[in-house]
Amino acid sequence: MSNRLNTTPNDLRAFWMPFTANRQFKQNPRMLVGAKDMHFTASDGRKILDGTAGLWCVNAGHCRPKITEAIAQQAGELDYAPAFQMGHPKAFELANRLVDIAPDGMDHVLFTNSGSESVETALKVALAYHRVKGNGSRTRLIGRERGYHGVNFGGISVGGIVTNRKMFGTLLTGVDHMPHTHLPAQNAFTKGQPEHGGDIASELERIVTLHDASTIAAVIVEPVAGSTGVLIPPKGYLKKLREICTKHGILLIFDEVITGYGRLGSPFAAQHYDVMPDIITTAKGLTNGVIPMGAVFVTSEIHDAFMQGPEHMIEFFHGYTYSGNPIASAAALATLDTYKEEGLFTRAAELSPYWEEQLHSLKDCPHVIDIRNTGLIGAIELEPIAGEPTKRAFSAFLKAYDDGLLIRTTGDIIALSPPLIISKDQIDELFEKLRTVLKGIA
Ligand code: PXG
Repeated sequence: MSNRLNTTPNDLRAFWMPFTANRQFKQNPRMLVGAKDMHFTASDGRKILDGTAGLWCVNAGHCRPKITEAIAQQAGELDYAPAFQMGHPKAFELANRLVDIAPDGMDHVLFTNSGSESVETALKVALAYHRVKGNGSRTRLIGRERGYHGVNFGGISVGGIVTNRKMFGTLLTGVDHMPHTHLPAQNAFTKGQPEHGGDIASELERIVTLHDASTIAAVIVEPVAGSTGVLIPPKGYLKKLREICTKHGILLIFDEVITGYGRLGSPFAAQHYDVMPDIITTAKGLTNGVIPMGAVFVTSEIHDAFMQGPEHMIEFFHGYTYSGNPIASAAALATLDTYKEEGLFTRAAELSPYWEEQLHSLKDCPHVIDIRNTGLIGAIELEPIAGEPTKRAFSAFLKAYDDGLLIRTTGDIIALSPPLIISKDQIDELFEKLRTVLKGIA
């Protein structure tokens, strides 16, 4: 009852915030009220340098005119069109534009509203594909320890971040996990792809032998694991996964929700690492984070397998009210234009050597036990405070924010992924601020 009487507009109690220390936040809120290009504006008027592209999504920087105008225009022209048994031109145009930038062979696109939904969609496509091909015994899904595939039931089942799984019952059955590839003893302070650990991919062969290939539908991995604190694939690792999947008729899904749309210096990690999966999940950078939207790419082999039976029949019983939503489609088209006009799909490759050098210059800062990087991604792993895991990195996050820099932390790892428009001067500023932060925390 007491809540109903409370009409104070800025009361913070009603909103149960996602993945947030709610009580800590509400005692000392961090409110953002504006954004432009590389910066947020905080409610106290301070400019905050965005070291994380929001949550790995604002790849072209904030409030880009082309995108905001496209959204406004579309909202006034066709606000919504039913997604089932009806179409509108921009969703088809967008699918074609996406296929053009995707790895060769990724010829069809399903639309979703988030990375989590892209993952569920991909897992369902994989299961149904085997079924329509007459291989209905292939029902197992294989993920990886420390993997993040969103927060829905399929995603947390194949995912391997324990805190995201352990509260939620039995999850999907028939799921197994490969070991992660984090080998700090051998690979600490590696620049780019680690030398050691490629052979961890052969653990998949062991899992396939255990369950028998005829029971396995798909393997899902993040080419670069993001949420867990940035794990870069060791040399040879992804190719080996591909070989094992091909050998056993298992579909390989790359979850590119973070790596998609230019983060590594190519449109997709599949191109960057020259390894072709069967399905790619994306979201985030698709619309520059501005409007929720995801896209799942599949090969013609997969798509065509469904195109059988009577033509009036629905071929795949799956989809969302907002699949290919007109405003999201308009935002995505304007985002792709912006990426193209500004060369943002290759900008991470151009900046990466400078980024790497500046990032690794923090090696001698207090508490730092590993630094790793690829494209415009960086991670700094801190020695946890004894008996108080996560506290050190969280205090770095708070201090950085006070000092005008937004970083992300997961466990005791700081993750960095700035908008791809960042300048060299801003890279210098980011690492100067971070150096001060690391020197200033306990
Ligand atoms: N797959 C991957 C690989 C992701 O990184 C999702 C799926 C889920 O996307 P949605 O749109 O449902 O949130 C993600 C999301 C972080 C961070 O700081 C990472 C994500 C989301 C929020 C924060 O590491 N990844």
